[in-house]
Amino acid sequence: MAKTIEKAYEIARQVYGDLGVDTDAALARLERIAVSLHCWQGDDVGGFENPDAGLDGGLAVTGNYPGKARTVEELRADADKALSLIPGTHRFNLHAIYADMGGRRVDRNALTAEHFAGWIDWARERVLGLDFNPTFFSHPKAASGRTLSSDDEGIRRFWVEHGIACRRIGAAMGKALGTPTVTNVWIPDGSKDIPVDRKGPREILARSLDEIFAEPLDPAHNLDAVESKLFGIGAESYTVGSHEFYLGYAVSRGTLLCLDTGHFHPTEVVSDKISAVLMFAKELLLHVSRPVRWDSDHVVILDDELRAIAQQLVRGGYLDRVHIGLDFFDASINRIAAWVIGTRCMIKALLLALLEPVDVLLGAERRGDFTARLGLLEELKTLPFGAVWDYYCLRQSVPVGRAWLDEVRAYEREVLSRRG
Ligand code: RNT
Ligand code: ZN
Repeated sequence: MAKTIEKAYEIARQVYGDLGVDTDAALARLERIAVSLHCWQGDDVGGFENPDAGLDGGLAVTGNYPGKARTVEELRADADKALSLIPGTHRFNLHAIYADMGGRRVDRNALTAEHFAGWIDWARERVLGLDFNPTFFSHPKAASGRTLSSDDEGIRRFWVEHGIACRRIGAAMGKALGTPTVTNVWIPDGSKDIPVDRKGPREILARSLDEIFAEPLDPAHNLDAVESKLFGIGAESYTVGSHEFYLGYAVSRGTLLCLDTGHFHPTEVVSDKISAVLMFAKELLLHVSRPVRWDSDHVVILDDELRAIAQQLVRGGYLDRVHIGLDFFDASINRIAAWVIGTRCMIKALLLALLEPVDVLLGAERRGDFTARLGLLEELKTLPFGAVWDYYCLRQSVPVGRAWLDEVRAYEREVLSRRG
């Protein structure tokens, strides 16, 4: 098996070499790209704070595939399984509701790094970076549909305190692990029906964010990001934190902007926004998802838009300014497989982009030879990419091709099916 893979790689290396593409260099670059796996695919955005609290905030997870993680130990074991089937060294993205409190109850505005010590140890042992998110939903104080934009000062203050607490936790994670944590603020605030006042809540939100970000933190430990959205379930008519709101906020305040691929009108694409936003924003966070007709958060697949996003990151030279995070939740299939499929697809898209003969393509474009440009782009689609991908998996000691599926099945039999 290994011999065949190596032979196929040797041929692929020559094919790409003829176009001026160095496959060894592409793999060396790929190895240094971390993808941040979102913890919440493992348990349908449940968390451990209150197992009976339903998911709200306009989010919805559908499906009831058996075996979901119910405890921090189970979630870590499942994540370990997924990570063992994904080539490369990556990151893990936590939400505040995943605090490891050992039975104690601490409200969200009182959370500290101590409540994430178990996660930090877990990440350190695996040489994983951590990313973080305050959780502004699934909580009684979010029930009105307004958090940081609330005109109830008590409610607003509570959520500001939560934001401040989470940035400090992010900084502690980043410091402990030697790689900055991206702490991303997303709030569900909006309204079901047409509001009279669209301005007021946005003024309150800007003030709340300024209060959250007031404390200077070392960017070597924590980076702040803000995430916009178009609408949520039950908040279809107005979203306080819209794209224009956060684009302006991020550029004026110097935070990162988070672009979630499901948070735009269905014919808008994030692949076109990257080069526009990076003209003015220092860095970007991506939440790579797959919207199907709406912000459905389907598992990421190797579709045209995923490929286009990766192409923009590589062609634009943006890999060091863009943090790649995943954001999907599907409970209708094995949750570990969902992580593996989505992450492997993200990495495949990056490899495809790294294997493009960018100079040849740019040459055609700059000469105005759009015939060659189109012809070449289409011919590239059938080059022996699979041989390079297989070789990468082999070298990274993870299953080649569909072999990972057998490992997920075995884990399902031995571990997930016993969860009752
Ligand atoms: C919601 C946002 C947000 C969440 C996670 C759970 O629409 O995409 O990023 O998915 O924070
Ligand atoms: Zn998101």
